[in-house]
Amino acid sequence: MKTESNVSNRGRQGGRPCARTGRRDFLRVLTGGAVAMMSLPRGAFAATTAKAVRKPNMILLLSDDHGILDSGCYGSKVVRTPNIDRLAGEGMRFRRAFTGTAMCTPSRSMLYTGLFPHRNGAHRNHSAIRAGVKTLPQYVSELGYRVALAGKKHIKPIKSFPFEFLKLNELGEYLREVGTEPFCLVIATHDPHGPYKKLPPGKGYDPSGVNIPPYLVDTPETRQIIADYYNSVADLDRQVGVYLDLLRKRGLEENTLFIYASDNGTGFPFAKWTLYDAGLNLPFIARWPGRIKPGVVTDAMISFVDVLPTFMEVAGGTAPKTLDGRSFLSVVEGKKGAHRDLIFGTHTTRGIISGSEFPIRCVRTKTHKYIRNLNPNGTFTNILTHGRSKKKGGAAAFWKSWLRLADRDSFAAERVKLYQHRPAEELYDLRTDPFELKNIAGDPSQKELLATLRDELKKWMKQQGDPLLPEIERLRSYFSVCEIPDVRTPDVKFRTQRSENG
Ligand SMILES: [Ca+2]
Repeated sequence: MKTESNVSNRGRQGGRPCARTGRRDFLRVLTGGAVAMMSLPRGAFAATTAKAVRKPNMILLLSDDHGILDSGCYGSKVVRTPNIDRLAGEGMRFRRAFTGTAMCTPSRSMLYTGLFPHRNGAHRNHSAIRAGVKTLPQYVSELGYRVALAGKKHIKPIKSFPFEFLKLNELGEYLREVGTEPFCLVIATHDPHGPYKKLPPGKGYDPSGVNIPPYLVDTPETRQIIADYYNSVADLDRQVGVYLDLLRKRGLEENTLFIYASDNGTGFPFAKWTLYDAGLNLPFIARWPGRIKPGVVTDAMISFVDVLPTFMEVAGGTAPKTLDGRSFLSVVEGKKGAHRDLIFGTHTTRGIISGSEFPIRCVRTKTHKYIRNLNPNGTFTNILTHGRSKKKGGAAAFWKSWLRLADRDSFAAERVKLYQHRPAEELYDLRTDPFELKNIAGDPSQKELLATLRDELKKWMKQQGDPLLPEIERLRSYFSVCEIPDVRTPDVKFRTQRSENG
């Protein structure tokens, strides 16, 4: 059992000192509270003045590989997520929140830097941000906050992220110890990332009753792994309930902006590691009693790079204009119904565990998605298609079932081919084709839109300093710079063999 002094010591090592609130902190709290109070709804004013005026706290509860389809509040009739649903009922549910890379490290690095991967440097999985890139714990601690991260880190180098680092089971103690100091806390779970929770027959979800998204091939093996994934989602939801209850018990519910989000979509094909919406479009719920109306839904498009500037504005600061992100606080407060016109995505390689070079970029509007596959002659591979060792050929059981079915089923054959071999350009009308099944890039009637989206993507790649802007011609030099192994060369050895696949 850790003591309070243990937590304080850890804080001194990991970030700014965790000393008890002193005179300077007290004045800071009052000053910040006054700033926050100026933007309070009229009805909240009296209640706020009756209590001590404090800066609002911020909590980001970040799950790992939770797909947007897989909770009750986002429409699932199968997965039971009472705690996530409760949060949505008490806050604002975003239908169009996006990461820029559907993979752990790059997605988290976006959240913590306010920059897209090319600009912060963490583009492939397990990679590091560039030296000198400023991060959330630095920005927000300068605004008078304690900044902590509990649970999964998956960011590098750690010295660039001076959080107070906690274990998940130390959260209760931390929330007791933090006292009256304003805090910004990231709670990062390991669920529902695979390996998924297997339960005896009759105990967990019934494979016959799971939802098979239209972009997956329906086989018994697919159903089994989705049922196992649902079991892990149930574990995640239980944890969400524990953290919400903990906050209430500590009396911190009222003055806290609480956000729930996933770092990327599910670990199934056409989701994680791709730029399809199943990978990029994520569950994102914001609750803030007195500031956010309960039970509202927004279609405003936001990107993960916008989270840090939003936190900074909540904390009474202003994000530098050099960041890629912009605060969406006005959306959260119900003053605006729109934020971004365009959403961008990028992915070059898994960089680990049978991952191949398969650089892709995308731009998305509210109605359409344009994907540029920069190596259309390449083959997309990963742990699902090739297992942990390409030599052993240990593909996932469900992927093998797809391959078998592809011999006699045209849909399975088409999905298997498209997952590993994609055309140079893809265009989808998300109004009629939300699961991105019908590529209309070759449709002459889309010529004008295609040209517009090509230009928008190129402008973004230029702004980002994307080394693949001149596209395929410079591919080789880019990979050598990034030290990514060329898995197309026989007998190549991976530089990094990891115990987890992101
Ligand atoms: Ca993840």
